[in-house]
Amino acid sequence: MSFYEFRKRILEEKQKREKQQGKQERTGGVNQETVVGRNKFSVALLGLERAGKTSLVKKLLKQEDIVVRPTYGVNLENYQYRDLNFTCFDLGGHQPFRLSLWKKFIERADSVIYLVDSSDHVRFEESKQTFWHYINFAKQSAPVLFLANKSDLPNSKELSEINSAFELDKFLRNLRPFNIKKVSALTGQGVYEAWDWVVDVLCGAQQWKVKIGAAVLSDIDGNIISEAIFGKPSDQAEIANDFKKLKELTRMFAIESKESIQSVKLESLFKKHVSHVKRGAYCLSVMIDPIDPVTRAQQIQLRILENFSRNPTEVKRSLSEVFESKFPLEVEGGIR
Ligand SMILES: Nc1nc2c(ncn2[C@@H]2O[C@H](COP(=O)(O)OP(=O)(O)OP(=O)(O)O)[C@@H](O)[C@H]2O)c(=O)[nH]1
Ligand SMILES: [Mg+2]
Repeated sequence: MSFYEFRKRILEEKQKREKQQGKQERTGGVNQETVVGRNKFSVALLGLERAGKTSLVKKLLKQEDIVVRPTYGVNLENYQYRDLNFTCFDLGGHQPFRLSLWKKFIERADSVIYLVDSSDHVRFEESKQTFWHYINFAKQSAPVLFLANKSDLPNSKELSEINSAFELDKFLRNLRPFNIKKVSALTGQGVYEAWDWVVDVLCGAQQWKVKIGAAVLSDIDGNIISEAIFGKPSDQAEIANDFKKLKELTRMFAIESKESIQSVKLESLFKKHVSHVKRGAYCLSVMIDPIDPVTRAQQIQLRILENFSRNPTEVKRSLSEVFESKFPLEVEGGIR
């Protein structure tokens, strides 16, 4: 989307909001945000050209198949995650856009994500100067996430080297929330974990519980080894409906991802999300609510699969027992 289209859209949204507010005042309606807390945020993505900003957004939006082109002006993308709505300001990284556009978008963003191509050592100095110059325009409360992108490339630098090259330790003395993470917008490695950090800070909740509704364990040929439905009896009818589908999806995932040593995938299933993780000889899929943190669910799944690799006899235990004994705090509800 060009900058002019963006301005038009902002104006249209403003008019819509004003109309909505007028309607609420007339009907005495209650503003949703004041009741349930804020659920709309804006995030500015910064970084030199080719750092991977657009690729990151496409990965989040699961639009990896779309060919990424250099951003002319700004792309405005809406991203829904854990029942929250984000407007991503995907800014063009070429110098004319830095000079003409960045400041006004950074100033209004609730959070700032700065990306560096961690394999492009030659431009580290230019990127460092850019980061330190523009970060001054961010709101004092805005969490800043520094992403070392392209970590899949063999010549990419480690976090410790990037930390010292960009003198990021200075940020530790700053009062705003700050974090640095390694990601690959191409493979998706670390992407959701990074986004979870931004969400946790914006929502002021560092610890989110994962409510796991059901789980299915299969081998890599898609043969189901164990299955379990969790939750209160009242939830079970709804889950049972989706359970057959969960088993089907698990089988398909196992077969599709046979080649890799480890893979993860998130799919939507009616009102639920399905998180698949494959590692070693097994695949474990769980059903979670769309508002739950995917990365936490996947950490749990990985820990269980790693445990199975170390103690193959554990595979014979029922999945309910395994979940309940390893993650009693996260898995909500009793066993059926
Ligand atoms: N290997 C690898 N390539 C990546 C990664 N992220 C992006 N790329 C590639 O880097 C190139 C630039 O990516 P973009 O997403 O267009 O970069 P950008 O920061 O949006 O660039 P501008 O819009 O010009 O500011 C593309 O060819 C991407 O495929 C990554 O994590 N790993
Ligand atoms: Mg771009």
